[in-house]
Amino acid sequence: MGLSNEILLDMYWTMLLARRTDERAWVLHRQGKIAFHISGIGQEAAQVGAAFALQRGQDWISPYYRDLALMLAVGLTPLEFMLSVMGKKGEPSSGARQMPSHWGLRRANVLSHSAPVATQTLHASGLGLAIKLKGDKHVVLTTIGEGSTSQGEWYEAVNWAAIHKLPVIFMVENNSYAISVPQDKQMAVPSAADKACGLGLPGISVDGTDIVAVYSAMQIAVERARSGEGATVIEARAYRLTPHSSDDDDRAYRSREEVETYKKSDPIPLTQRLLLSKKIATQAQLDEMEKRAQTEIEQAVADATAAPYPSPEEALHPVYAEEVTHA
Ligand SMILES: Cc1ncc(C[n+]2csc(CCOP(=O)(O)OP(=O)(O)O)c2C)c(N)n1
Ligand SMILES: [Mg+2]
Repeated sequence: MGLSNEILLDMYWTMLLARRTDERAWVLHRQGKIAFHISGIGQEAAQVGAAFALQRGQDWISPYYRDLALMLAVGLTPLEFMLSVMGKKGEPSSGARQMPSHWGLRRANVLSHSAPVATQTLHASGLGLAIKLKGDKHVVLTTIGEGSTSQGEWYEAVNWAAIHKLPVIFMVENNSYAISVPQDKQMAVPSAADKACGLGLPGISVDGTDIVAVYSAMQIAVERARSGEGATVIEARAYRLTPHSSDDDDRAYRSREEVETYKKSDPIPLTQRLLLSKKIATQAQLDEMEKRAQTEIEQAVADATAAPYPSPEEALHPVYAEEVTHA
């Protein structure tokens, strides 16, 4: 598949950095230092596998809130993430106005998104149409949770992309729950990818804990999109190993035994095993990466803690085009 050892190590590094950054945010929350965190733990292989199949920085991304690993893969830094959870100056998505994890990163062609789930998929189809009209070769990746594929917006976005053969990849990160609602209360089909055929485009369902499987499905979809054949739906099956957010107590709707069972398919140890068994990395290299991640994240936390909050005057910019003076 053209994945050199070097690329696989880079993929693993991105997954690891995302995991340790994410865990650090939980600790900050429990220490009362940040107000909110929403986690991507368990979904890193899906996100990194998808990102690496793109021309990062040139293709477009319309993501959803769990995509920390995807965002790090396209160049968001742990410091920028920490600035956003702390609401500090320099936070790149909204100047510290929006909730954390509502991504936007202009330099990496990541659209900003709003809180109503599934709206990001409409933005992706609109962008896909613009790309087609301009005749350029870039593709759009948009991501969504499986529960949100119940929303009308998702059907409209996929239908539009199918009709006009738009260069869009709709990746559904199926983590089995939409807050407390399990998949079988959201859809009558076994896979979100099954919904694609009714709208006239291919759907692929892959093991979202297997980074190579996701990369491979994405390669097919990217090739299809770039060559003008149109959009694809990919379902990446994983499991949300944490509560929905720092405001959720998942003991109310799922057993501890269930969560423990799914920890056996945690993508971080699965990828470590892949790297070790194929002799792509030694245990010493993996240990060194752990240390490097730790150092980088602690530095990010220290720098974000020391960073100032935005000044009150900045609240008006760039919300209004011109200076507003109140009588
Ligand atoms: C239109 C809309 N309805 C409800 C919500 C509240 N909400 C936020 S996340 C979420 C669950 C989405 O579940 P899923 O799509 O499976 O994504 P996951 O969080 O599991 O990754 C809900 C209901 C919202 N943000 N927008
Ligand atoms: Mg879900």
